Order: sequence, then C-alpha cells, then structure tokens
Amino acid sequence: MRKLAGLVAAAALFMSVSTVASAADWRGWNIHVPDYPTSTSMDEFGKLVAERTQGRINPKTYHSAQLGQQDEAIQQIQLGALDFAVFNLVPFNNIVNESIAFTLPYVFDSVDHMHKVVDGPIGQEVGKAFEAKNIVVLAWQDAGARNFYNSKHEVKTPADLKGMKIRIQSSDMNVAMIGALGANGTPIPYGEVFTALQQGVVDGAENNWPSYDEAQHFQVAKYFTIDEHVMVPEIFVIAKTVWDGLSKEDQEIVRQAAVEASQLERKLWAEREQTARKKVEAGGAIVVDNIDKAPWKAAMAPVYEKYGADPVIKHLMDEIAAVH
Ligand code: GTR
Repeated sequence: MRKLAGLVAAAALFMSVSTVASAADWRGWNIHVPDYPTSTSMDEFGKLVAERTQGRINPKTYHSAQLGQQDEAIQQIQLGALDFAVFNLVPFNNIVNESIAFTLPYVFDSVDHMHKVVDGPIGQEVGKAFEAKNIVVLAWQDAGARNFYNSKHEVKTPADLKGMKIRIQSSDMNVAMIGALGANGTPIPYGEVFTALQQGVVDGAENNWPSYDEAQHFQVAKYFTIDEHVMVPEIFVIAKTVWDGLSKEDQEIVRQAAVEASQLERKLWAEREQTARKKVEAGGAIVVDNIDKAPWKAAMAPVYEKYGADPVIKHLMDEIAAVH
C-alpha cells in the first residue's frame, strides 16, 4: 500500500514537472523600475496570460533594463530572442518609417486626440507596418508629453536652447527636430543620461514627468520647460515568431491581456504624471510654465517639410489632422 502511494506520488510529481517543462516561459523586456505604470501593466499581462492559459504560457517581465538598453532589446525582439516588451516609438523612427508620423512635434492636440488616433484605424495601420520587421503590436500605452530640461538656465523660447547639446533617443527625426530649434541632438541610451548630464557631456535632455523623476534627471538638469513638443505613445509588442506559433485561441488571450494591461497603464499614467511633477518640484526643479508655443511650432517648419515630402508620412499626417 505504502509502495503504491509512493508510486502515485512519484507519478504525480513527474506529471507536474513535465507540465511545467512543456509550458512556455516568456521573457519580457522593460526599461522602467518595478513600480512604474508600464511595469505594473506588464506584470498584470503576465498574470492574466498565465491564469487564462492555465499556466501553459508564463510571461515574466524583467524590469529596470536588466535585459539591455532599448535599441538592443528591439533587435532581440526582432530575432525572437526576447518574447514581449513595451517600447517607446521614437527608437523605431529609423526602423519602421510609419512610426515617424506619431512622433512628429505637435502632431497631437491633446491626450484625447492621441488616443482616438492610436485606438482607431490609423493606429492599426501604423501597428501593421511593424510586422514586416518581425514585431506584432498588441496595444498602445501612454507616455505623456515630452519636455525639454537642462542644467544651464531657464528656457522660454527656442532661442534660449540655441547651441545647447541635447540628449535624444536614436532617431534621425529627432536630430532634425533638435537642429530646427538651433540645438544639437546627441543620441545616448536612457540608462546613461544621468551621468552624461552630470558630467556635462550634454547640457539637457527631453522627457515626460515620470521619467524625469524616475531617472533622477531633475537633480542634474533642474530647468524644466513645459513645451510639450511631442506626445509619443508606447507599444506593447510580441515577437512575430512567438505570435505565429500560437493557436488562434491563445492569440486572442494574449491580445486581450495586453489590451487590458494597457488600459490599466493609462489609468496609472495619469496619476503618475501628477505625483512625479510634485516630487520633482519638491526636489528643486525650476518649472517654466505657460510659455507661448507659437514660436516652437513655427521653428519646426523644416521638420514638417522634410518628413511631409515622404508620401507615406504625409498621408498619415493628414489622416491624424482629420481626427477630432
Ligand atoms: C521614457 C520611455 C522609455 C525611453 C526613455 C528615453 O519616457 O518610457 O521607453 O524611451 O523615455 O528617453 O530613452
């Protein structure tokens, strides 16, 4: 009897081990610290997928850029060496042409306008363009408006930025945008920006409130101008090789989980923007608010001209402008 019980237990153990071994363990890349809205949403995605597939698929997110900086992670996703991620759109400017349309200066009038665009047919069209690069876009997330900040002085007009070295993400469009403002754009990975600002390798950078806070940039570049030059959305993606290997049912579970997780992210984002602003102001940031945006928009004319000459981008710009 005892022997039999032992055998049954051993068989049960073997079965559970073999179930675990046949389950898919997915690795997710994330640039942000664990309590950031993106991070919470990716953990939620993992939980939902594991629950709804009864543990057949176990997505685990590695936070704080443990799996590398953004440009490398994009390559890894394209190769299927990483399974899923949330990426900012700017580092795709040189990879997926269509991504440029959503990252152009002042292309969205408001958060609401941006949501209507990314959640509608234009978002689908731009998302689809990623598939040719082995990436499937499952949902869109918020990353607020980006603003300039620097270690030198208060900035109210583009003339105040003149000659400054500004850290940017890897994007030719961003080089053009910073150039149009009379400054110099220098691409540097996110994780190295604090030191670059501290050591004076660059004079300034640009980002949203939560990242300005998260990366402690306010400590080394305290002059922050609310110019809101871009409102760049982020994408919840999965490697195309992984996606193509799923059954239709599992694809539906995974897409739905990414959509729900991204709805959660948007809610958390709105709260995080407020708390981050309070935190950096208490931490010594000097905020220049209520500037006249007209000269900023006017300075971008060469950028619109350059990218508007590309029929694919021009068509998207017109479609975005028609959404209201
Ligand atoms: C953040 C964004 C990151 C990364 C970073 C950067 O706001 O969420 O994905 O793009 O900015 O400036 O590199």
